[in-house]
Amino acid sequence: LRPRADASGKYSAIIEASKEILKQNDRGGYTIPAKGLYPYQWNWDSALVALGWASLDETRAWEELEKLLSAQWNDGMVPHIVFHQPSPTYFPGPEIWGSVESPRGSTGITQPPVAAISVRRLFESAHDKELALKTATELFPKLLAWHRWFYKARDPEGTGLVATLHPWESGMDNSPAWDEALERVPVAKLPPYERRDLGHVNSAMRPRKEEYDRYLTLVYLFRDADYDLKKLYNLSTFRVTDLCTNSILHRANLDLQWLARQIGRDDADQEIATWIARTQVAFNSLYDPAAQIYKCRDQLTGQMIDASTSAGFLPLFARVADTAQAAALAATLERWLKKVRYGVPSCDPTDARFEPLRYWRGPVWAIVNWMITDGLRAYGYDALAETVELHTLELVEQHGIYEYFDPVTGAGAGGSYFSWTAAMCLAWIL
Ligand code: 9YW
Repeated sequence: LRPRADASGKYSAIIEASKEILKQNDRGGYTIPAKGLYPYQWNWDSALVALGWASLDETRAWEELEKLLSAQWNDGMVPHIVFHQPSPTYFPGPEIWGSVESPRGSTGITQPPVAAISVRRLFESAHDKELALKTATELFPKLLAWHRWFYKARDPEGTGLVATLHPWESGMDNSPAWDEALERVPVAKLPPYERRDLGHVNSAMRPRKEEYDRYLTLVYLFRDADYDLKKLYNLSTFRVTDLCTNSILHRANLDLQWLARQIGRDDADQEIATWIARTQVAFNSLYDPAAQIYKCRDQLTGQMIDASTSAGFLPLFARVADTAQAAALAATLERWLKKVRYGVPSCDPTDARFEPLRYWRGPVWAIVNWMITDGLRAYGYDALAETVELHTLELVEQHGIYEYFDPVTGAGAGGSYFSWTAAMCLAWIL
């Protein structure tokens, strides 16, 4: 184990501020990402935020995951947003997502499945072992059902890599990796709508109208099909192999297998092992040796997507890179870090599409850095991991606990008092 980053009390201000943010954003059993901008429970935010709660209140950390998984659909899917209480500050809310056939209090798409990773971490670090065993045992079948859903709904051909059907499912909404695939989505005649995000954040830091029109086109298409998992896979005019989702799912399977052994669910071992073995091989098809990074794939054209993004480093978090691939990724990351003041930019800073302030097209995100540093350390790149970690803590210290940061100037952007940024600080420091 590494010594606590805070051995000298250097980060006590960040720790206090981070704890305060989680408390302020607590809505009783779940944490909103940020007041106003994101007033509901977001899936992967919550799973990561649970890691922050762990250092404050273990019971509350477990609750976060229980609450998220309580919104699981009968088919196993865990939705990307759960609408626990109505809120006028976010669009599209339940009034858009709900349908007569499915008046559910959630969206009908998912997000990267971080939950099993968090359950393992909470379980390993638990002081209250009894609570950990009890809760992990209760959550295990739900996690297993969700992962099964991924393979059934999103990999019906059994390739070992699952499909993402909406940019919102990737968690990296307007990544340059989605530009071409999204451009091909024919925009439907949409009912007029108002972008509430633009009431909270400068439009220069958010996705553009062209993107939002297509995000909504896909939502209406899915809703009209009543979110039927079989229909959606064939119907969606956007279908990609996302590195973020697949890296997280694979890592989550490793952690789920570990958990199965801890809680005496050895009966699930074989099924999880089959997923793991298949994906381990399939990931090689996403590695681009010329660019020295992994790339996403457009499933509708079959083409590898020509965009290097921070998701390209996440196979380290998944542990699917071999030694040579890991060395290449570390070298690529070093090159990127020479081009910006703070790492890790969400898009290759030498790419013409790089925009330092626009959401997933350039800014630094603490959660991605947390996953990348975990991966780098697993492959022995400790010094590089330390650099990325220190960059993030410096950003937070100097600019505040923002949603994301400009990699060139360090300016904080998007939402402020942001839960998962706070949680990652706690997970790193404590
Ligand atoms: C939106 C909450 C979410 C994250 C996503 C991020 C953003 C919401 O905020 O999406 O309306 O665009 O892209 O990853 O879960 O923090």
